[in-house]
Amino acid sequence: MGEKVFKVRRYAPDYPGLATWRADVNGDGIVDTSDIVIVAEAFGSTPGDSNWNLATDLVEDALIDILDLHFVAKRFGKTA
Ligand SMILES: [Ca+2]
Repeated sequence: MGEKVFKVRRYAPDYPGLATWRADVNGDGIVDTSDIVIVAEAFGSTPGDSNWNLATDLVEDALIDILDLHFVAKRFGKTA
């Protein structure tokens, strides 16, 4: 009898469309200055801080920093 082997990815693949969709933090369909501002407002925060915003933790390391800003900036002008 054959044995079925299933490979399960732990994380969704970071295909370009998904990354752009996530970089569009405010969900208005385009990555622009308004998304940068939202990340900037949460800059330096960790979960529990008053300015913490989960949607801006794009690198998913529980800290909003330059890596998250870079994530948005890198996709600036792209439409989701
Ligand atoms: Ca946007």
